[in-house]
Amino acid sequence: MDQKATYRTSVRRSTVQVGGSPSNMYRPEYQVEQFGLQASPRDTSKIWELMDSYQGSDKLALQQSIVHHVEYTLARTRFDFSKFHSYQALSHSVRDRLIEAFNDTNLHFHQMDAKRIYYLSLEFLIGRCLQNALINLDLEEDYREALLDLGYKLEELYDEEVDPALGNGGLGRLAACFLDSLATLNYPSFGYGIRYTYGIFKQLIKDGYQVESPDFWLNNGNPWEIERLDVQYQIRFYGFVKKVWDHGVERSVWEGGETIMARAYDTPIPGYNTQNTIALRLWKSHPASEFDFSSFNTGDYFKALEQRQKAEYITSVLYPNDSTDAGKELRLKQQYLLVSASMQDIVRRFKRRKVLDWNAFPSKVAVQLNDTHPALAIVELLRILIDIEQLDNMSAWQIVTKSFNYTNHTVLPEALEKWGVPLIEKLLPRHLEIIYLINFLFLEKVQQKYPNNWGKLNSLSIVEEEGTKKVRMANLSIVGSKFVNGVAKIHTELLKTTIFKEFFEMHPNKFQNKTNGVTPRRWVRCANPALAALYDRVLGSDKWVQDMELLKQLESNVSDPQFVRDFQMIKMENKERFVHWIRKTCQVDLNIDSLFDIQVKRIHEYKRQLMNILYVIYRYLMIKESTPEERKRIVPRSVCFGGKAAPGYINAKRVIKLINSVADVINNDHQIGDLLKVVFMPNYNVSNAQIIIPAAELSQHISTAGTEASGTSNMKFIMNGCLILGTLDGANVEIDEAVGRENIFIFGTQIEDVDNMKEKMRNTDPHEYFPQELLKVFTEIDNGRFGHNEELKWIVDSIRYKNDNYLVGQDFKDYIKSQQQVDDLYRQPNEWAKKSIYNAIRSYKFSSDRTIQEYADEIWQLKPIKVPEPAAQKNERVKGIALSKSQQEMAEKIKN
Ligand code: NBG
Repeated sequence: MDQKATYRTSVRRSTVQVGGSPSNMYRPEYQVEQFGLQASPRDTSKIWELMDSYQGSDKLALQQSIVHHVEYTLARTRFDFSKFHSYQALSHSVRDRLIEAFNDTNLHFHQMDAKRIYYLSLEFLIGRCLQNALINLDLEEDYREALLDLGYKLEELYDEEVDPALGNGGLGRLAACFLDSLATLNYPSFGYGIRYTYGIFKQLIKDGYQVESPDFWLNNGNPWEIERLDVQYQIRFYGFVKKVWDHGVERSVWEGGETIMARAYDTPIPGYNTQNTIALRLWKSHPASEFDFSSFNTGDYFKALEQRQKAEYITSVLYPNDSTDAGKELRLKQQYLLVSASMQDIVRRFKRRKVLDWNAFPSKVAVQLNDTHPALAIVELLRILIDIEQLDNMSAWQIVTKSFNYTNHTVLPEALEKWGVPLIEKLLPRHLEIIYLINFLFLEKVQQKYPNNWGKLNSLSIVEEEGTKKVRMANLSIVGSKFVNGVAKIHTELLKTTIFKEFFEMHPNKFQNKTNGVTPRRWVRCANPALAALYDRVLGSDKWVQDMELLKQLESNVSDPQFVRDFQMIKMENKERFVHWIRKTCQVDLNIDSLFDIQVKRIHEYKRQLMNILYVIYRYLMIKESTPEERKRIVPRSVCFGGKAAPGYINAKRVIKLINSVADVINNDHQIGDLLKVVFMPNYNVSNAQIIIPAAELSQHISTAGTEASGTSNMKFIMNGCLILGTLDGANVEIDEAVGRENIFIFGTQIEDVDNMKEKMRNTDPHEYFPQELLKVFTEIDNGRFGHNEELKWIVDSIRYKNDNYLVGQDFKDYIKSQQQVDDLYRQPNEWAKKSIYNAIRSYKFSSDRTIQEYADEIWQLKPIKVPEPAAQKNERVKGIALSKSQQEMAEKIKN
């Protein structure tokens, strides 16, 4: 597939040695007693000797290891060894090498008594693991060669892997990018999430409509996870709270109800060019006891099994982000299962320290809440500290509020989580008591600061009193956290001035901005190997993969015609790969010389895919009306859409139908030919994105100002040398600053004018409000040009009659103007290429390494700890671990 991968010479191998043959690369050794590890009563010297070196990475060793797994893990014979089996064997072989680094890392962090950051998220969209692992371990070339001899092409095996799609969109993918950066920057860290049996639904398109089908991603097994039978925690639901007196103190005991078990599954996440490999620990629900024995004994086996299945339901499906989340008991159970298992795990790890000093907890533990979904972790830690560890309320509260931090990812009111008090009371009765306690303590402070200001008390309170009482998860998260952050500058400002204004006024120092980022390992090095090879060659090393700022050095190359040609060639190759993929998946032939114009993201009204497709219609009508002479000047375009709509989100689903209806008409209109093509790419996911993004020349990020918190695909597109057509919203604002206004197409209403424009929309006659260009498009839809379909009319009507809440009508003219500028520039290929290059080399700020560095310095107060590299000599570390000077100092401190 990625033909140009052979450009790459293994630059890294010559400077850093990772891997090696068994005879010369040794593992670090530790003196067991040094940090309080219990020495085994048995003589373990033989075990130590047998485990003292790494598996080899020379060609023969890799081949032997693959073949070993064919026979001993898969039990296949050499006659019965297909591409899929080859993928499986290869993955197990890579997994072995990952596990070595993973074990070294866990042991080392433990020895160093490291402070760790725990990233709690209901979603982790990690994408495929194989290629990423090979690249981060610097073993891609070696395996490629090893496999060729066995008759397999590495790139073909990549396609055998199923995407673990345990996330909806940007929020889950961000969490995955963060893990990659945490590992690469050597930060001691853990990701905690849920191992859903079914990931986000698979999207099929039938007759132009979205059809959802279940994604049973585990069907073919999952070589990348390690089941931890020894890491399980009991989780309770329902029941009641009993008060008991214990030495004059009233204590709460939560009893009864149902209990289930959460079991850990670890996926090792390797850093790039480092031995550090961290864990993504996902929880799966299991029954607490195998069977309901009374039913079993009476022979009612199905009833006996029922209990078991009920427990397993809890982690069975990922919720597809409907705005109607509220009231879903199962979702709340998922949230609680994640936080309870994770907090128990964190507390257990903390208690393994030599001396138990609860006040030291915040200096060893930082928890980051990825949105409010895991916010109950705050309450759960309090429960553990107060009810189980028997700390007093105030000490426990101090510890909690120094350990937690919260990231907000949206200002859309419908997406702010609230849970009904009756539901929490039923499912988690003790937690409700604790929430009331927190609220009481907090509102006392509010009262002190703003005496008798009922308005303030009302809006700051964790509990919403109107109607059915509800717990506001955002308020809980803010009150329980040390720092709160938004995900782009403009978004953080909005938090401070709108939805969290009152909190900001009370605690201005609590609020920070951490602009999102994406990992250049997956989004450039894996997805665009040819561009990576060009960087390696021109910069003389692959250091840029870890230090994106080095791309600054390429500024002067933009005036080198050869460099520009190289870049253009790479884009062309990526376009070819994409054309091939589109032909296969959508049965549409794209004109390779047309402008590849792409919008991929969840389908949502605020993201305005509707505006894009309405413009496509406008463009189509224009082409139809043009003279043969005019046609010659028209820039051919391929407009490609991708993204899933939440199953219950009717308007979003209508947009998909509209896009497909328009595509049908345009793609089959012989008068149009190659001048315009429209494609809806089904089932947009991480591995599709790795083909789509490097091929894009223009990408659209056109949300109404003030609605998109950040966006992260915008960052991936520019990293791959693509121009943005966008509004001043989310991270676009910072992208505009970074690449320069001359290298981006910006249009539309700006945030400060949005309210006025909405007002204007409401007070203006639709015929005056909507520009002629758009009215013409409406008429065509009304007349059935794209099918006599009620739904298409509905979608137009929904904005036409004074409900244009996302300002499509307001921004349409300006959008057309920008589209013209796009065409003008595309007629000058050299200029287009140069501007694309500027986007790529000025994208360094949007590396998630920068983001994670800021979190570590400004929120977590976290220091990197590097795991010792494989050593060439066995004796080097036998007398204790080889520690750097600062590590030695730290070790001394810990001992004292
Ligand atoms: C999303 C925002 C995006 C942002 C990602 C990651 C949620 C709730 N929010 O704009 O819509 O890029 O989070 O921060 O999914």
